[in-house]
Amino acid sequence: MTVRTTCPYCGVGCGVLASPDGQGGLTIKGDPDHPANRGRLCVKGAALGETVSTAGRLLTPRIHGAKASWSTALDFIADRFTDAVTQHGPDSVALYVSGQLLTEDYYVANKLMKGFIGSANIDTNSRLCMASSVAGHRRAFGTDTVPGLYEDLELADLVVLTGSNLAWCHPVLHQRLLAARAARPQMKIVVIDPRRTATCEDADLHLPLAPGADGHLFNLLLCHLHDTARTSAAFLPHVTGFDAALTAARASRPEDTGLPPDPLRHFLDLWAQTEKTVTVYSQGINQSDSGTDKVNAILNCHLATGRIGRPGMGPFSVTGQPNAMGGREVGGLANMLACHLELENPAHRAAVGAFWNAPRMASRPGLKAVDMFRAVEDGRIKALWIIHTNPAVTMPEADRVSRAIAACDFVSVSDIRADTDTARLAHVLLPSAAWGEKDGTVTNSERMISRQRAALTAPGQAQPDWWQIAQVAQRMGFQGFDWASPGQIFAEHAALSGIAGGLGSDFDISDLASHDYDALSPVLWPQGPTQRGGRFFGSGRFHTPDGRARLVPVAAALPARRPDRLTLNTGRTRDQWHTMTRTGLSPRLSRHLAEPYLEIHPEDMARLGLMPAGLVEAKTDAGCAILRVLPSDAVAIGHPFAPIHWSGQTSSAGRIDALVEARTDPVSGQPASKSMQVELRPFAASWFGYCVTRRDVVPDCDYWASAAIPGGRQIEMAGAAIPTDWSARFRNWFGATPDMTLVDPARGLFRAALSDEGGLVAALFVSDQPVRLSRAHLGDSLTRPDPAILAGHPGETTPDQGAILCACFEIGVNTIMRAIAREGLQNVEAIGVALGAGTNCGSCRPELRALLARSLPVAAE
Ligand SMILES: Nc1nc2c(c(=O)[nH]1)N[C@H]1C(S)=C(S)[C@@H](COP(=O)(O)OP(=O)(O)OC[C@H]3O[C@@H](n4cnc5c(=O)[nH]c(N)nc54)[C@H](O)[C@@H]3O)O[C@H]1N2
Ligand SMILES: Nc1nc2c(c(=O)[nH]1)N[C@H]1C(S)=C(S)[C@@H](COP(=O)(O)OP(=O)(O)OC[C@H]3O[C@@H](n4cnc5c(=O)[nH]c(N)nc54)[C@H](O)[C@@H]3O)O[C@H]1N2
Ligand code: SF4
Ligand SMILES: [Mo]
Repeated sequence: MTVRTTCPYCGVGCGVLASPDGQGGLTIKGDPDHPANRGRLCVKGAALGETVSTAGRLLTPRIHGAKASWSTALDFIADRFTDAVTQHGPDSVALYVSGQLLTEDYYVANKLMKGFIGSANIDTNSRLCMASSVAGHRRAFGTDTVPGLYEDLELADLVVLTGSNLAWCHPVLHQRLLAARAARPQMKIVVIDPRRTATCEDADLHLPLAPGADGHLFNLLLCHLHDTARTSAAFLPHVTGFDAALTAARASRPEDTGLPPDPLRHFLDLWAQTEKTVTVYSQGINQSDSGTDKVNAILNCHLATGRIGRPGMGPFSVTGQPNAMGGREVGGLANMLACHLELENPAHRAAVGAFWNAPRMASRPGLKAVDMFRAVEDGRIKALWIIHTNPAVTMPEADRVSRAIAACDFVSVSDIRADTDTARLAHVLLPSAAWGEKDGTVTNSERMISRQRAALTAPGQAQPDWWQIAQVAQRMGFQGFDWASPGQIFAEHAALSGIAGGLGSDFDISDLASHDYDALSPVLWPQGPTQRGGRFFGSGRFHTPDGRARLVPVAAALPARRPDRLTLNTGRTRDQWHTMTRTGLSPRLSRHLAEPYLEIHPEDMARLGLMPAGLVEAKTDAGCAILRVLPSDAVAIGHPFAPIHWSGQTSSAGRIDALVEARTDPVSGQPASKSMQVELRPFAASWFGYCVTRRDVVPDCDYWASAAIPGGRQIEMAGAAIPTDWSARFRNWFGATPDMTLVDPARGLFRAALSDEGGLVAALFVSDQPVRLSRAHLGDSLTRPDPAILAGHPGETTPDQGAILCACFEIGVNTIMRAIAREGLQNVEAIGVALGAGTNCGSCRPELRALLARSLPVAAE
């Protein structure tokens, strides 16, 4: 039976049709009836079926590593939380949760902490993600409200993307945007990003501004709007603070943006002259120690021109996680209450307290993520429960955070995987039901609430997160946690939103309280008695005491630089999701970029003595990492980029947040994760290795990084000192002596393979240089036998297809380049006709365009 559900990855919130294949797997299709995607899926969504296997799942609760029953584990947690609260007060316990929780999970966690334990020490990974947008919205609008809709990107004449790599991070929305421009070529797309990303390939203009200069840029825009009389006389009466904002903006100078004068002027004119403008922004704005100011600098321009809440115009903060928005609705952040009500407003507290029948309402904000882990470190927090997030990898100062968690009196972790960097540190581990196995709702970037529905039975004893939290609450002696299903929780949440609506909150979905939950179709909020769906603020009425929006004066500042260091930028790759605990299971998704890398300009490489495909050691005051060197002129000199996805499970030293210092925005508490001052030097490897293996191996060498391939894993390796006996090493790693070897000591070369009746067990290739061989070919060798495997390349008759670009059809760079050259292909469509590449999910189309544009071969290895 086909189940109508929602993708668990990005905030686009695509509808998915999932059909069990009868063998525990799922066949996945885009839901043609879901308004967010109308049948489209990106490659991550399309590969969901490859990530639902039960391998590596946590199947039973564990206490100190030993299997335990649910009732023992839940009692244990309840006792530890109760003990801490009794002995040290409510603020001695904390929940650290996630924008990937379903609304129902989130609601229960928030109710437990803020209404019953009596502390607001519940914070979420959204602090690392959306906090600056939330704070910026609240300063400007009085509420955390996203004014617009996805269709505004399609209706606009100008779409500005700043600090957003939409092509890789919100691919289906990006495809909607490109389809709209194809239909209306007068539409312009501008990308503002220090880095030339895949999103730039389809843009009319790319502004490679200086890192962190967005505040200056939008300040200059505000001045330009004023000076060219483009502010809106009709809308200005609906705002306050214009003069102060303009005065502050006057301090920003064109040279502060790092942009050449002509493109800068062109951008300012284009924005000023185009009424239908949407400004989309994401982590390049939020993840900054002045992120909230940057958000307000953008909002100032939209408010000054009245370009908000009307078709084709508005600021648009795209949410990252599937339920980042739902978390904001339930008040999952430490400084919010529920349904957009204020924790510090006595009337709001009283109303929520009465509705919950809460014995002990929290009355002041709790600790924000960075401060929360500091409190864990210094012992103020005695009991911590981490749910659906992996802070040992993704928090700034990840090493310090890991040490703090390890030293905490009591830590429980709810996850679907048996082994994550965070799960390793827990006293109690609880097995959660995964995406395909549970029911609930999520809200996407445009405020659309969609159902997630179970298509599979949860394996072992796995249980949904809401159930776990509700059980602990009951075991702590609290009333009001005895729901039988997520539908009942949703109805309670919707009913509470009606009370909030009565207190003036914009978030009112009370009419959904009596709706048939099982049949709920995607629906935009608000859904209360006074407004149904649509946009906010077009009428000029805001949720502030005087009904007017606030322009905020922005004293723009650039991130502090150290002259002896480079500024490290971090972010995402196309086919992986965060710490790869799900996408990393798919060989197809792992082929795009299979190793933790540092994208760095060739001039920096020359200055620092870095070798292409060599290794680099990166150090900050927080920690260090070892990464593969990827030469690229897409990044500016002095401003390398590294992806965030590698953990201690997939690499020896690829956790990028080990490098990130915990500098936070003073308003939102969001860490600056995109501008670390980093010291780089070559990692002096005396050998490099590559292996494919069926065995679960963690090699004991200075550098390793592993990725899924069909039938097993591939592992890149390197070491400072050459082992004396390679055969012995091989035996240690793979359990037996190789049955094929090829040794050339003069070139520091050793190649060996081991097979058994089941086929290839392992093949290892070692060299004194970065190993040059066909990964695309070897990556298939566990499932496609090759007697000449030690050659490391396909035979004469099979050309090497190079790194895989089109993950859907597994088509490599070399194949595409050969076809471009041989057949004179001129555009992406022609590549599609010739090879099929780019014709399914379309995620690789920007990269195909880049290949065509430059016609430069991308390194195959
Ligand atoms: N494939 C994939 N998609 C995802 C995710 C994933 O893990 N993988 N995660 C999801 C989540 S949770 C989130 S929050 C979103 C994030 O989505 P995005 O914010 O689009 O992604 P990032 O790669 O973090 O950063 C965006 C861009 O900001 C740029 N940038 C850095 N510094 C600056 C600056 O000072 N100014 C400007 N203007 N730009 C700057 C970076 O170069 C980068 O290209 O993606 C979501 N979608
Ligand atoms: N340097 C740097 N650091 C960053 C960022 C950056 O751009 N740069 N981005 C930040 C941002 S925007 C974000 S959102 C965070 C993301 O960081 P995290 O949320 O820490 O990363 P995930 O890998 O998504 O962690 C989710 C965890 O939940 C588990 N899980 C999966 N399904 C379920 C389920 O149904 N229930 C439960 N209980 N667990 C489940 C997964 O196995 C995994 O361990 O990283 C932040 N860190
Ligand atoms: S764009 Fe991709 S990752 Fe995002 S919701 Fe849609 S299918 Fe999922
Ligand atoms: Mo995020």
